[in-house]
Amino acid sequence: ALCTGILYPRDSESRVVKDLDGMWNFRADTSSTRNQSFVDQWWMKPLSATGDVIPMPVPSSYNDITNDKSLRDFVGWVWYDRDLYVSKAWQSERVLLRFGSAHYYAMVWVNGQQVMTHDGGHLPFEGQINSALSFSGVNRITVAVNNTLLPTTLPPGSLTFKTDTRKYPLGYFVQNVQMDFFNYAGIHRHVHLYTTPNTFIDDITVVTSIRGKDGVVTYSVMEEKASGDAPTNVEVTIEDRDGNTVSAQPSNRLQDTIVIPNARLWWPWTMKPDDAGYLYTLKVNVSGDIYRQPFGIRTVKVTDTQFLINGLPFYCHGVAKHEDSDIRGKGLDYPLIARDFAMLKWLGANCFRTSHYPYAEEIMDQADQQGIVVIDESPGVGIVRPENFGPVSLAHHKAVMAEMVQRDKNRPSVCMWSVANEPASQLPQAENYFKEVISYTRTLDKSGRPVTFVANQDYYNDLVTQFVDVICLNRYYGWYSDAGHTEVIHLQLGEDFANWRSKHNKPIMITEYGADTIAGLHQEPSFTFTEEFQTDFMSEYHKTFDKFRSQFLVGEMVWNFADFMTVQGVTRVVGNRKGVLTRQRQPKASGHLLRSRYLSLANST
Ligand code: GCB
Repeated sequence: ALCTGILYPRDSESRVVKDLDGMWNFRADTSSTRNQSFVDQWWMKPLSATGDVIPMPVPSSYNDITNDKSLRDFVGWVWYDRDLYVSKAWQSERVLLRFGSAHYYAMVWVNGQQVMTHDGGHLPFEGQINSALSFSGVNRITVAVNNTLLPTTLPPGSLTFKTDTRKYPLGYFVQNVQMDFFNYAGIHRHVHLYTTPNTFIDDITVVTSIRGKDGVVTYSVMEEKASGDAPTNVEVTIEDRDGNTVSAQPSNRLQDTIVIPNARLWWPWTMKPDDAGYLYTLKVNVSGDIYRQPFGIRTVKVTDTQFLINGLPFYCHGVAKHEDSDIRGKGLDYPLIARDFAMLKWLGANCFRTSHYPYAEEIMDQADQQGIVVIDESPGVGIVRPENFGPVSLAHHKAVMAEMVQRDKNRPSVCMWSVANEPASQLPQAENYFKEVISYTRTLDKSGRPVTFVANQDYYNDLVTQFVDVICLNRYYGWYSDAGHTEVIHLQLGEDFANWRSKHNKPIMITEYGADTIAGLHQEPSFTFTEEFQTDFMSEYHKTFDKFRSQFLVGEMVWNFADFMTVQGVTRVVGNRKGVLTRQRQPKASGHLLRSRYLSLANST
C-alpha cells in the first residue's frame, strides 16, 4: 500500500466519479468482538435478511443518530450494506471503490467477495473491484466497521472485561482510551466509485521552489501501464487560477521541472490577501488518462527563531480543532465545513492544527484554497503506556505516516507534520520510537516540510524534542494546575519558555492553552467555568505571548475552536467546553476577544 497513489477521485475526460453517499442499511453486531471471528457471515446475503436493519446516513458517525444508548456507546462490529448498478460502459475500464475514511478497522465485500480491508480511522483507502462486480444486474456492497481500539492501534486503547457478576452483568467491559474526545465511529467520509482507463496515472508528486521571481515546479508522475498497451504518451502542462496555460510548452516526460516566470506564490491570507491560497493546476495526460492536480508554489523553512513561508516570517495565530458536531459526530458535512471556515476567518485565524488525526480531504481543500496554514497531525494521540511503544505499534505508526504524507504531500496549506499529541515522551522507550517515526516521516516528504510532535511533558524529562524542528507545547497553567489563579500564568509560562530555549535552540509554538467555559455562565470577578474567566485567563497568556513574539515564539493556538464531545466523566459537562465557540459555532466572549487580537495581529504582519 505504501508505493501506490491515493489521488482524490476527480472526474475528467477519461474518468467518471459516482458517489455512494446516502442512506445505507445498518446493523450493529452485538455478539462478535474485534478479536473473535464473526458469529455469522453477514456479507453472504443482504443485511436485511440477517435481522432488523435501520437506515443509516453515509457519511456520518452512527453514534448520535438514534435514541439507543447502547448504539451511542457501542464498541465492536457494525455492518452497512447497499445495492447499486454500474454502467455497462464501465466494463472496459478499471472500477475503483474508495472510502474517504471509516473508523477504525474496515472490511469490504462486493457481492459476497472480500475486496479490501483497512486499518485506521482517518485516512482514505481504495481497491479495484472489477472482478467482483456485475455489469448486468444488481450489486451489493457490504462494509463491516470495528471501532475497538487496542494497544497497537492509533489512537491506542484497550478493553477491560469485568468478570465479577455480583457487580457487573455478564459480558460487561470498559473501553479505556487516553484521548479526550468521543470515539465516534462509522463511515465518516464519502464513498466513491470511480473509473480510470487501464493505462492510468497512479500518483503525482509536486515539489516547488522559488528562484527570484520564478516558480520552479518539479513533478513526478507514476503510471501503471496495461500490458500490450502502446508506448506511453505523456503531456504535462500547468494552468493558472484563471485556466490560462502558463508552461511554455507541454512536457512529455513523467518527471520534469517546469519554470513559471513571474509566478504567483501561495500565501496565507494574513500575509498577502490577493494571493491567499493561490493555486495552479498540473494537467497530466498519460496515454489519454487525464488528471488535474492542484498545487501551490510556496516554501517553508525553520530557523532557530523563525518559521518562514516564502522566505518571510510567519506568526501562526490560530486554533486547534476537532471534526465534531451535533448529530453527525465526526461525519463529513459541507455546511459545517463552510461554517467552520467562515468562523476561522471571523476569528482572524491564519492556521489550525488537525488535532488529533488527519481531517477530511474536503476540509484540507478549503485550507489550500483559502490560504490557511495547517499543521497536519497524525492519529498518534494517547501514546502513553509502555505497551504502546512496541514493534507492532511502531510499524503501524510508520504505515499511518506513509498514508498521511501520501494523501497530503501536494497540499500547500500543510506546512508542518505532527507525528503525535502528548505522548509519554519522558519514557525511555519513547526516545527511539519517535526518533524512528520522525526520521521516517522526513524520508517520506520529498518537499522537506518540518516535522514535530506536540509535547505536554517538562523540558527536563522530555526525550523526544531533540528530533523536532519546532518545539510545540500544550500548557494549562491556571487551569489543570493552580486552577483559577490567572496571576501565576505569566510567571510559569515565561519560566517554561526560557527553560525550553536554553535546552534546545529551536523556535517554540504554543499548540494548546484553554479553560472549560459554559457559554452563558457569568461571574464577576471571574471564576472558573465562566465566560469572564476564560477571557481573563486567555489575556494572561496573550501578555506572555506578546513578550516572546519578537524573540522565538512562532505561534499560538487556542484549545479549542469549538466545544466538542468527549467520553462521560466528572470533569466534562456534556463534552469539553474549552471552545471559544459553542459546539453550534456561536461565539463566547472569548471568541470576541480572540477576534480582536487576531485581526490586529493580521494587520501588523
Ligand atoms: C490536552 C489534549 C486535548 C484535551 C485538552 C483538555 O492537552 O491534547 O486533547 O482535550 O488537553 O482540554 O484537557
